[in-house]
Formats: sequence, structure tokens, C-alpha cells
Amino acid sequence: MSELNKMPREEGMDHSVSLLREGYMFIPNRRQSLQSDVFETRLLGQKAICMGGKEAAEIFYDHDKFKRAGAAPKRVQQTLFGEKGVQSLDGKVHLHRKNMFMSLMSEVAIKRFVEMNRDEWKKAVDTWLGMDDVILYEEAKKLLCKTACKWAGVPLSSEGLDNRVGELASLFESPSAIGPEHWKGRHNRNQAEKWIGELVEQVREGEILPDEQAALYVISMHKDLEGKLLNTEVAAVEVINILRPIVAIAIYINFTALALHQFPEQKEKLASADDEFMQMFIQEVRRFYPFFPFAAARVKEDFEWKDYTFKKETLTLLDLYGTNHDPGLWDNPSVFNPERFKEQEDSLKFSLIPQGGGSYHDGHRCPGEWITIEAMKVCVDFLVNRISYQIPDQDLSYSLVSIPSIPKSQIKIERIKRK
Ligand code: HEM
Ligand code: MYR
Repeated sequence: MSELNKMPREEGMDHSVSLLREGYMFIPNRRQSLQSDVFETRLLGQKAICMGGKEAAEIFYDHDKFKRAGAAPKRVQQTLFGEKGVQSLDGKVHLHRKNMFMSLMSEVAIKRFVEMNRDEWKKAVDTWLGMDDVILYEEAKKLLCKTACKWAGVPLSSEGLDNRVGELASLFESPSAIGPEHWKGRHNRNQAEKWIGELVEQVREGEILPDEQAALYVISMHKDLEGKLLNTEVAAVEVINILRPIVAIAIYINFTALALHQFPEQKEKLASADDEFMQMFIQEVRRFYPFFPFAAARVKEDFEWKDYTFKKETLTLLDLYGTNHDPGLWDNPSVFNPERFKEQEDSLKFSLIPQGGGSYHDGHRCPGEWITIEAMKVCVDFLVNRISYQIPDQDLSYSLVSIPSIPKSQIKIERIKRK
């Protein structure tokens, strides 16, 4: 191989500790220091390729080049993803399973989600009026968990709420933690799978009958390509793939509230804004603040790109956060500016990628992106138009190291009044 073909490389035995120390900035720091959108390093005891930017995203989502089998690290499977879920599938099997998820995201279903979510916000606000203050992150997780369960057809008693919120939230709060927090995440995954697995069996036995359009029913009755029901554990993993990320929208609710506080001129504009500006503001919140750091895949077959060789099975990470902040793609990426999204929607498929890029139907792009955006719209409407509140002194900083990043104080709000 000629020198020309050598991918820029970070020397050293293993850089997993640097990944933990640098978090969201691990890939962007090296893209900058090595002056390359693609580089080789070593992570989790193996060779790994990291890449970012629009062109890199385009090849990452080319399924002739990359696959997902064996890509997610064990600790992420044991907490966030679960085993044998849609994230780990490839080819026809993935397409078939993904269709099932996409069938849950019709316009009508999303409208129903929005109505339920509004209703839960209204009920939550009623309780906040009588309180000195609330921690928005905790409240958002609860109201989203209630919305998620109602929308998915999962029975949830008010006594069970706090437990289930804790269980589901721990799945996305713990994947990169070490020690007790991580073990708590693994324990909570077992608990959550047991809870949902029992419900799947009850649906199959006809003991409970959720709405036939609801996720619990659709997933319980889904047949694979061989005409067989999913085994109970896998069905539970997939129902949790609906519930957990809806609860995780609480992180975006926190960042939305933070943006309204940090950029009061945007809050003023939103008070009289049309749908277009609301959408632009939300896109900028999703671009600007850190959430999902990178996506993982493995090279499917040897191939060459930009004169570099990608060897079969190499673990490859796509820099989601860094692509959203890529100075080659965004003017002044560290400035919060919703106007950058004016009439831009069509060209964003591989550049605005907080929830993955490429195609929803035959790729791994997040099928919950519409729901996430709609839930953020409901949140903006409440925080801007329906309630007034004060933000007392507190530590509103957020880390670019801890994954997932959440504002330190989780945002305490007080003196809440209806407008
Ligand atoms: C996939 C982020 C909300 C369900 C993904 C991916 C990312 C992501 C980065 C992987 C993309 C890839 O592998 O290339 C987020 C973030 C959310 C969110 C930051 C904000 C809370 C949701 C919601 C749902 C959902 C609300 C469902 C209601 C899924 C599923 C997949 C996925 C099932 C796997 C898709 C596949 O492998 O084909 N999400 N997501 N997510 N998301 Fe989301
Ligand atoms: C979800 O629950 O799916 C929504 C977002 C959760 C974000 C959790 C962040 C941890 C990501 C760990 C790295 C994954 C690498 C494949």
C-alpha cells in the first residue's frame, strides 16, 4: 500500500479512556488535529475508524458498505438498545422490522401522540401551579412516560409511574456510565424487559386488548419474514424502543427551556411566530445542543473511499454531534441561529443528523424524529404561550463530556402561572 493510501491515524494502544474523557468532542478534536474527516484509532481493544461530515455520513448510510451486526458495544446493548432489536439488523430482516416501526408513525398516529402529550402537559401544569418550584427534567420525564404508555397501549398505574420512569430513564442515562450507575442501567433493562414481556404475552393470550394501532399490539402481533411472532424478549426490546426514547425527549425539553432562557430574543419571536419559525427554532435546538454523540457500524466488505482502505468488520463511528457543528457545513456553528434553516429542509439529509441521517425506510435513521419534533413544539407552546415562570439562580451549564449531556441543575423553574 502506498503512503497516499494510509488513513490518518492516532497512535497508541487504546483510546477508550480518551473517549470517556472527551465525550462529544473525542471525534471532532481528532478531525481537527489530524485535519481529516476520517481517521483510524483504537477503541475497546480493537481498530476503529471515526469519521464525520456530510460525505462521510453519505457513505456511512450506504448499506453496501456498512452493516450493524456486532456494531453496538456490549455495554450499550445491555442498557440502551437491548439485544436483537432493530438497531442490530441488516438487509431484508432490517427492512421488514423497520417497516413495522414506520407503520406506527402515520400522520394520524402522530396527531394522536400530540393530543395525548398536550393533555399530559395540561395536567402537569395544573399540579405545578400549587408548587413552589419544579425540576423541569424530572417533570418532563414523567409526563412523557405517561404519554408514551398511553400512546403505545401500555397500561400504567399512577402508583407504578415513578418506578417505570426511573427504569426507562436509566436505560438512556447509564450507557456510558461506569460502576454502580451502569449496573443500575443493566438491572433496569432486565426489569423493563420483564414488565413489557409479560404484557406482550397477555396481548397474545387475549388477556389485554390494546388499540390495534398501538405499538404494544402491533409489535406483539408482528410476524417476521418467516411468518413467526417475535420471541417475547425481542418483542419487549422493540416496545421499549418506543417507550424509552419518548421519555428521553425530556433531555430536549431541558435544552429547549435552556435555549429560551439563553436566547430571550428567540422567545419573543416565538410568541408571535408561525409554524415555519417554530420548526426552524426546534431544528436549531437539535443541531446546537449535544445529545446522541455518534452512531456505530461495521465495514461490510473491503472497500476504498478517498484513497483509503476500509477493511471488512472494522468498527466505524459516525460523528453526529461534530457533523452538526462542522464548520464546513454550517456558518458560525457555535452561534445559535434558527434563521440558518430558512428554506433549507431538503438539503439536510446528511448534515443535520442529531437522530441519524439518510433514509428512514431502508436505513437506520430514527423513526421517532417526527414525534420528537412534535413533542418539542408542544413544549415550546407551553413554555412560551401558556405559562409564565422564573428561572432562579442555578448551574445551567452542560457538559460536552458526560454522555448524555443534561443541564447540571436539570432546570428548576418557579413562580409558575398560567398565562
Ligand atoms: C434510532 C436518536 C427519539 C426510536 C436512532 C438513532 C439515533 C437516534 C442517533 C440511530 C441512527 C443510526 O443508527 O444511524 C434519537 C434521539 C431522540 C430519539 C436523540 C430524542 C429523544 C426517538 C423516538 C423514538 C425513537 C421518540 C420512537 C418513538 C428509534 C428507533 C431507532 C432509532 C426504533 C432504530 C432505527 C433503526 O435501527 O432502523 N435514534 N432518537 N427515537 N430511534 Fe431514535
Ligand atoms: C434513545 O433512547 O434511543 C434516545 C436517545 C438516547 C441517547 C443516549 C446517549 C448514549 C449513547 C451511547 C453511544 C451509542 C453508540 C452506538
